[in-house]
Amino acid sequence: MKSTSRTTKTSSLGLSPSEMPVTASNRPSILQPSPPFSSSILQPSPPFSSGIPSESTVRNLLISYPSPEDFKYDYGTAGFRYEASLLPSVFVRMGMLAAIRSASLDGEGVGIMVTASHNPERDNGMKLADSNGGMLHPDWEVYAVQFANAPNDVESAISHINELCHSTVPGWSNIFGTSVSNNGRKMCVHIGKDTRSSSPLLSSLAIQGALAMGATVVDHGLLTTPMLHHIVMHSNPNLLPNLIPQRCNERGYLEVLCHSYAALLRTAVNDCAVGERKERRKRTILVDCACGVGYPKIQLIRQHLQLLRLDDGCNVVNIHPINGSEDGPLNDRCGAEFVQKNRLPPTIYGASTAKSTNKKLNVGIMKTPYHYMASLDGDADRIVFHYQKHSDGISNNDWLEFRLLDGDKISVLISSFIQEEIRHLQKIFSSNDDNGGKEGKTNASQVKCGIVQTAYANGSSTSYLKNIVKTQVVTAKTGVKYVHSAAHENFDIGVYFEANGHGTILFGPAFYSLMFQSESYFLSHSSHQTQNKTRANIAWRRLRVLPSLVNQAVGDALSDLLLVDAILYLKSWDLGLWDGIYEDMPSRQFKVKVQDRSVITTNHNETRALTPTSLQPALDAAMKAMASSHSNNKNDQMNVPPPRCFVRPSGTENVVRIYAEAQTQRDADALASEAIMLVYRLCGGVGEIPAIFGSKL
Ligand code: NG1
Ligand code: ZN
Repeated sequence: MKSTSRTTKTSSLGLSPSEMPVTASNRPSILQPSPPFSSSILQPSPPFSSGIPSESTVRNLLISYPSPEDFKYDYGTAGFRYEASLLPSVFVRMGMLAAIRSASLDGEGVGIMVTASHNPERDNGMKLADSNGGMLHPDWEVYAVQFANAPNDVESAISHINELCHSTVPGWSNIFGTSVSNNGRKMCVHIGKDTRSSSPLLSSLAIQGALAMGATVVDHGLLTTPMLHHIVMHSNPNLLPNLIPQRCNERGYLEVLCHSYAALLRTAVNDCAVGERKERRKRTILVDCACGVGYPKIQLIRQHLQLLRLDDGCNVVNIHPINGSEDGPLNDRCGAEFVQKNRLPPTIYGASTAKSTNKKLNVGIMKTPYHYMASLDGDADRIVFHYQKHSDGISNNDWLEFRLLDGDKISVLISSFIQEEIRHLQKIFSSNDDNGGKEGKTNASQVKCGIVQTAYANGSSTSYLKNIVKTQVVTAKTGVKYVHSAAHENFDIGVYFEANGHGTILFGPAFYSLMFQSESYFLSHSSHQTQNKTRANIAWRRLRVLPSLVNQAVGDALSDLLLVDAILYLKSWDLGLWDGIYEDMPSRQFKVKVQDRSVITTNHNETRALTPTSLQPALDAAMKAMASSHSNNKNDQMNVPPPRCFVRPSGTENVVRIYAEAQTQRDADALASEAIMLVYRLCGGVGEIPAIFGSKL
C-alpha cells in the first residue's frame, strides 16, 4: 500500500497530533506494559529450549488430563463451549495446537481466549484467534476438533501431534526426535481470560500445553475477547494497514480507542460552543457489564476519558459502569444476551450505581440522571442500547416502556453515518479540478459500502436499509466467522452486526486508498476553501479515524460504545431520535430441547430448514396462512415485511432456536408457538412441550 509521507503542510489541514495518519515509517513503537497493565512473557523453562517440543512434558500433560470417555467435542459457532469440568483435556490439547498453528505461520502470534461469553458461570470455553486477529482458519477448526477427540492412549496422541506438525509446518516431522528437521520453530501464543471462576485453571492448562510444545506464551491475564483479538492482530504488524497505529498490549488498545474517539468528537461542527450548548451536549451512559470482564476495562476507559476531558475540554461521554464481577452472577438476568432475548431491562446488582437504586433499573433509572444505558455480554464482544420511554410523553413512572436498540439499529446508525460522510467526501472528486476517477485511482463512488446481517435481523431493519438508506444487504449464516467473511468478501466498507449486538466494520484496500488520495487532495487544495470542500474535509477527518476506533478483528462492545456515542453526538441525536428511525417488527425468540439437534440441517444462510424434510413445508404453510389473513395493499405499498419464521440448531447451546416475527406481538407469538410444536413433534423434543408464556426464554 502506498504510504504518504508527513510534510510541514500537515498542520494546514487542521489535524491535531492524535488525528495524524500513521504510516509504516512513523508508526509508534510498541509500548511496554506498566501498572495497572500487566502481561507476562513465559518461555519454556530449562532443560528445554524455546522452539523445541518437550516429549516428556507433552506426554505427562496428555496422561494427566485425559478426555472424558465417550464424549465428542464440537467446534461450535464460536469455538469449544461446555460445562467447565468437561474442558481440561481440551485446553491442554488446544494449547499445543495453538503453538503448532503459530509454527505453521512461521512464528506469527496466535491467540486463545478463555471464555464462554454470554453462557452461565458454570460453562467455559475457548475462542482461538488466528494471526490476523480473526477467527481460526476453517481448516484448523477441523484439526482442532480432531485433536480434541483424539484417543487418550498416549502413543496415539503423540503420533497425532507428529502428523499434524508434519502436514502443516513445512519440513517439521518426527518433532520429538533428534533429527535435523527438529531444529527450533518460532511459536508465539497470546492468552487472555474472562472472570469465570474456572478460567484461571483452564488458562494455565492451555499455557502449559503451549509451553510444552516450545512456544513463547504471552499471558495477558484478564481481557475482554475483542482485546485479545486486537492484541493478536497488532502483534503481527505486517498484516496491519498503515492508517492504524500498532499497539499490541492492553494499554495501547485503550489509548488508541480513546484517542481516536476524541479525534472523532473533535470533528463536531461548532464544537467550540461553550455554556448552554455544551452543557446540553453533556451525556452520561450507564453500562451494565453483565457481572463480567467488561467492568474493570470500562473503568480504565472512563479514567482515560476523564484525562482527555481535563486536558482539552473534549466533550467525552461520562461512563458509569455497573454490574461488576463481584456484584452478581455472570450473565444472570443482566447483560446483552438477557436484555436482547427477553426484551427486558437488566437487574442492577450491587450498590455501585445509584445509591437510591432499588435493585431494578425501572426504579433506579428514575432517580439517577442517566441519558441512556447499554448492556455488554460477559466477555464484552456484544453491546445493545436501551432506555425507558414515557409512553404518554409526560413524566410518569407507571407508563415507562422499555425500548431496545439492538445490533440492527446499531448497524443502521453506523452505515447511514458512513454513507453520508462518503457522500460529502465524494463532492471533491466530482468537481472540475478533481483528481479522482482517473485510471488507477479510487474515488468515493467506487468504494462499495454494504451491510451483512443474519436471519435474526429484524425485517424492518432490512427493509429500512434497502429502501431508505439504499444500501446493499447480504444475509449470512449466524456466527461471527460467517458474517465477518461475508463483509470482507462483498464490500470495501462492510458493516456487520448480529441482532444480538455483536458486530464491527471492515475497511478494505479501496477505502484506505481513498483516504490517502483525499489526503493528497487536501494537501494541495488547502488554499481555496469552499463550503463543499470544508464539509468534505470534515468527512475525510471523520472517516480516516474510523479504522483505529473500530476493532476490525472482531465485534467489540467497548469500541462500538464509543463509536455510537460519537455518532449520536455529531448528529446531536438522543436515543429517542435514533430509536425513531424505524419501528421493529414484533418478534419472538425461543429455545426447544430435542434429543439430537443435528437432525435439523439448513440452507446456506439458515433461513430454511432442509431436514427433517417435512419441517420447512409446515413452517411455510404457517407463514402463508398468517400472511394471507393480513394481506392488504396498504402493507405492500408501505414495504411492511411479511410474517417470517425459521428454526436452526444452536452452535453454542444444546437447543434448537426458534425465531418468528409478524405485524403484531400476538401474531409473532402465535407463529413461534406453531414452530415450537413442529420442532418438538418432528425433531424429537424432550421433556414437556414448551409454552412461550410462563417459561424462561
Ligand atoms: P448460536 O447459539 O449458534 O445461535 C449464538 C448467537 C450468535 C453468535 C454466537 C457466538 C443468537 C441467536 N445466536 O450462537 O449470533 O453470537 O452465539 O457467541 O444470538
Ligand atoms: Zn460474547
